[in-house]
Amino acid sequence: MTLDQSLSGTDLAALAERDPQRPRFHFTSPGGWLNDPNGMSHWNGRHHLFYQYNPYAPVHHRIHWGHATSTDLVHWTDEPVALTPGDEGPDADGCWSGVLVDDGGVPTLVYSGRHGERELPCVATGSPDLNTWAKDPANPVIAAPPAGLDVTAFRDHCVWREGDRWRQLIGSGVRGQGGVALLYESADLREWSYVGPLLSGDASDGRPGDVLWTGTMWECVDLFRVEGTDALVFSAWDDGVTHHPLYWTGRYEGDAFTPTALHRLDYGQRYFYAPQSTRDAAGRRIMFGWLQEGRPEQACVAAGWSGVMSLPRLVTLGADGGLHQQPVPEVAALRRDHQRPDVTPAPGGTWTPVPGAGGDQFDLELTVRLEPGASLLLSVRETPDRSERTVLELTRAEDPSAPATMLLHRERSSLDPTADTEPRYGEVPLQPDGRIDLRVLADHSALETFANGRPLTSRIYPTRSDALGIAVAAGAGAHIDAFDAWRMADIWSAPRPLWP
Ligand code: DQQ
Repeated sequence: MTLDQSLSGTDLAALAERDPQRPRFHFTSPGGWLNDPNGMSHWNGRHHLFYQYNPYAPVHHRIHWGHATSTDLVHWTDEPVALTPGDEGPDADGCWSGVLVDDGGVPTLVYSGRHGERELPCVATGSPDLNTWAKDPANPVIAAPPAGLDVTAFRDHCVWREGDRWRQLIGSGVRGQGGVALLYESADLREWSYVGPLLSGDASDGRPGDVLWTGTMWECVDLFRVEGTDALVFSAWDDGVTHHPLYWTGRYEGDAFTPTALHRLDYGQRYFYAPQSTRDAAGRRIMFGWLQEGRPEQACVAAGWSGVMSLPRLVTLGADGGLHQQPVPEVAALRRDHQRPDVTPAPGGTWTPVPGAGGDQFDLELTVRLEPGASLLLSVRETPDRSERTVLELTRAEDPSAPATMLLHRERSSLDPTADTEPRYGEVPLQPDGRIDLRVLADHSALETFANGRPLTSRIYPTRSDALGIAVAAGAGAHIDAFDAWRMADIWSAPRPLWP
């Protein structure tokens, strides 16, 4: 099938359902294309997740806003498509990313309307059930980027109430300088005045490819406070070269953000992209991100779908001042068939199979202890002959004060030569005694790992149906103090229409 061959909606959803790579306990669109999470909010006892959606094909084109609701953040009900690009006007070429705010009881979306090659801020108001949306006739509510700024882009929104006014950040980049979060203010979400740059990046500080390079444009800016520390999250972007999520910790005060440190948000780089967070009714900071595909567009077209939402993450402040992330506790409701395999790795680093655990849909919790210089390897989705496998390697440096490293070997994740198999790495702050609390959630092609609250998200595409095994290998000084494993239940049962 080629990109311009269209399938009927039913065929596309049915095709997607048949794909063995399709996750079963992560949120996906019913078929077609999904990218960024949008409008995350909690209304009248229900969580709302909107998302960038193309119900016509698994390609990024004329983006709509899909919509789903949940009472537990785990099981989702598809709701009617919330926003459709206009026949003409500021969002004729797409309704790009944005947020939902409560404007005195009126649910209100602030999003980027795309027309031609540019995006401008638009507003839409919703019915009480958030299922019907009316676009504001005054759209776009900001007619152009700030005068005098030579911007590379102007899109994506973070909007909050501060005293008697609204404030908004719009992601942007200044040509020749770098990414920037532009601050605006309004009394009514319709008339906005430009305050100035809240924080600017410096693209000459680092290079494309550097894991901490802040890029030439900041997508999906998100400002929030966690336990007294402010975080400014952004997706560092550079045309075709870089897209990875980063954040500054620091202090938001007045019209400025004073940064203290720059961090990687997820060691999976582009596999956890364009995140958005919200504060739920219990005051928790909950974040979702988009797990991009690691297989070519043609493979997605043939599969009928593209894009996975991460599991909802609870974001707290880590002991080292960085953000600590873990799946929300509600995810544990999907656990079935608890196993506590007796795992004693063979001496000399020999691979030892883990009986009773594994599959293509599971949750693992390990307590690992590493002495200085020790390593532990965990292999998942491996075939009996080990020709396909994905291996997570945790290593503690000889220097006892240095952080541990985590390395995800994907070189053998798939026998499909078109799948991305680049490795990923990150650093893990150690707990006292060299302990690492490790969580590994595999859901067909989605793989989320958390080591002491540091996430490394990835996509893997094993080709063989027997790529279901788990094995460990440990050198001297590596200990597995606990190993718990569960099969994870499906969250989808009924067929899902593309246009609920
Ligand atoms: N995706 C959206 C943009 C955003 C980008 C378009 C990030 O609004 O900048 O689908 O993935």
